[in-house]
Amino acid sequence: MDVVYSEDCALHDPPFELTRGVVKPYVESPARLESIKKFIDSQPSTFTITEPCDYSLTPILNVHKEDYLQFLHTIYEDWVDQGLPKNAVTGECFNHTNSFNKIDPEILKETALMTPSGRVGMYVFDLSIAFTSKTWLSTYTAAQIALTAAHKLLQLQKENEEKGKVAAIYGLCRPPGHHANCCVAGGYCFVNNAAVAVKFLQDYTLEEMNIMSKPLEFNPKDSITASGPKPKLSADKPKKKIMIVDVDYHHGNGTQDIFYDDSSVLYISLHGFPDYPFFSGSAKEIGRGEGQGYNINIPLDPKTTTDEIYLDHLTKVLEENQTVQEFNADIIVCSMGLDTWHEDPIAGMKGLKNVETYFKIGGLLKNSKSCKGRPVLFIQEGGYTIEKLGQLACRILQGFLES
Ligand code: OKS
Ligand code: ZN
Repeated sequence: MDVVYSEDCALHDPPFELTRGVVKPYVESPARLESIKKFIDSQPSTFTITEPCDYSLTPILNVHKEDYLQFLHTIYEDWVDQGLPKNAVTGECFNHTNSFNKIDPEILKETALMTPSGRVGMYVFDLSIAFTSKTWLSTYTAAQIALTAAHKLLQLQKENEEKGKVAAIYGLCRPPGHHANCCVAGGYCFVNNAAVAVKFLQDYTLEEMNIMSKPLEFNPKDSITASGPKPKLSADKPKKKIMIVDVDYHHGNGTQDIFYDDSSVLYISLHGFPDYPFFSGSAKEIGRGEGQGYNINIPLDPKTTTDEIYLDHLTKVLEENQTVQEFNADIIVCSMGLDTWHEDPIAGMKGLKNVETYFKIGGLLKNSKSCKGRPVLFIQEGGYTIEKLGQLACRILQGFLES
């Protein structure tokens, strides 16, 4: 299996975070990916590491607003230029929905954009977000890893056509993505890598991806203005239907939000509840308008959920759920978090203790009724048991390959 990876993902390395009244080393650290990469490297007969290509900002702009990307790209320098501390940019004052609600949103935005702290308050929702001089480089690289993995998935699907083999690729990237929506960062996430890949798979043909693909040469001074060919959305071909299976411990509020009104993307999340991000993840969130019914939240009690219970829920939704069966996805995207593991320092289901559960998750993504025969794109999300992550990731991928 191809694993798309870049050392540039390690450059985003904030020195600390403030969590529940305690200053501690940044939990979403470069060591996470380095540990997974080491484990992948030890199995050269199964995995091949490959470098990301560059597809420009155009496909990222299909998910995120231009002013938001401009903010991500410039905030660190703006902050330092104003004489603020160089260690990291963090939130000070957040634009809470109920605190400034009498002010005309246009006037509020005009005021907020005048200061770095105001901008952070507009575009960030929590204290896990910290910008360093290299944050945009790692963020841009992570998105290009997801795009490269999506491109490779279609290439492999084409190559495999006659062989009766199912394509799968792993995008090993950080910072993660599933808490970020079109215009707000949070939960260690800046750009929603999985959502960027989903839109890319829907809006571009393999031929267009081939044309767009360039060697990745990052220049931090590059303008964020869109470049590269615009997708031609041929009205004659039906839009690809994509099912996102988010197995990260946390609810992917960003991914849910991006596709909430969209009936061509079915979002399924299994997550600890109630827990971070505290305002979303209820089973009552079912999507809206055209998208109603195409958002499935499976909240699980972190104290009582065991390996069996977890697998039972995943099996039921992928084998028996009527909406999922009728949706009949063309492609599966797995938001692959590894923080369900019982020992996870910031998450974890108390009763999820068997590594073979991860093998079975991979097996379900291969052979369950709603997944069988569909290509799967694995995108790395959370997971913080540094020494264990490589094993957990590989068990999911081997479960897919060997089932
Ligand atoms: C500390 C916690 C902030 C982020 C927690 C969730 C990160 C994650 N205030 N999401 O999937 O793993
Ligand atoms: Zn998580």
